[in-house]
Amino acid sequence: LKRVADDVRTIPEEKVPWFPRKIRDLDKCNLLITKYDPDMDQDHPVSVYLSNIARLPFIWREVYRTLRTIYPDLACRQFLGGLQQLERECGYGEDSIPQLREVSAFLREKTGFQLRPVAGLLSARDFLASLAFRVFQCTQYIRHASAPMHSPEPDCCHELLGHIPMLADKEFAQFSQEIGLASLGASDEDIERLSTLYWFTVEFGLCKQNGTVKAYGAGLLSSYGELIYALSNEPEYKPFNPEETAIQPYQDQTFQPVYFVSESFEDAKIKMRRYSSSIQRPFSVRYDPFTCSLEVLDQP
Ligand code: NLE
Ligand code: FE2
Repeated sequence: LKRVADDVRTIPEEKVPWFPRKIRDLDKCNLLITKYDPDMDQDHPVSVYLSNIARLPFIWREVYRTLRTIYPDLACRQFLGGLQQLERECGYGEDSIPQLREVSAFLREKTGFQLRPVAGLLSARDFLASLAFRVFQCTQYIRHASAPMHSPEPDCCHELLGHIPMLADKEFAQFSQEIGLASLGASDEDIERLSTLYWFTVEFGLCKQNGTVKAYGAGLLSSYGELIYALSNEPEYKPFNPEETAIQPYQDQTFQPVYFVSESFEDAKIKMRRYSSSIQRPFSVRYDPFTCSLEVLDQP
């Protein structure tokens, strides 16, 4: 099933995949990648969620408490700053699970990002498209009580602890939106490369800070097990370089065998921008923050 944008002027054999133009169009960006049938599979996030409702506060507390002790040593400065603000202003703590609506209002004031609930893992194209509008699609169920230190799929611990503190940082918010903008109307191959870049930066990225390596990737910052592993010197490290990173195979069931380290956020942003501008599209887009919509220009 391929949607095609009919109002982007193109030569017929070069159809551009449909993409959202305004924030309301994100209602159509909800293609779920279902790995299991929720009715049949006891490990499906929805089944886990239902069986976990009563345990939710206990799982949250354990995840929060264990991670909180290692953040000061292993998380980047931006993350620590964001988390402190969330603890002061947004009810973050081991005894209460922050509410999506409240966190969304908080983020909007910091960086203009807003949250939107989603029922599971989204297709890369739809997920990345929402970032172009500074919308972050969030799961709401929680990981299984038997494995609080690592979850192969996103859950509310991953979103709230991994992603939200980073999205409260202006520079990182900009970085995230730019990946989203680069993805609009891109070919399937380019989406694959961009989502791999997203994976090794926003999800599993490391960066240098004051001479040491720190974590800024959300997949690391929400997993006690992998956060320790990623900074243990045991895995392989490579310098972040979009051309190489974009084609690095990754797997989403257990720890990454390799992590990419950037010199700084600034450096990652510049390199990513250069990479994005090399993606061929028969048009260009400009985001209008006043109307939260896109201007699509006929020239690349
Ligand atoms: N491994 C992460 C965690 O345990 O929170 C989730 C990664 C989702 C891409
Ligand atoms: Fe994530």
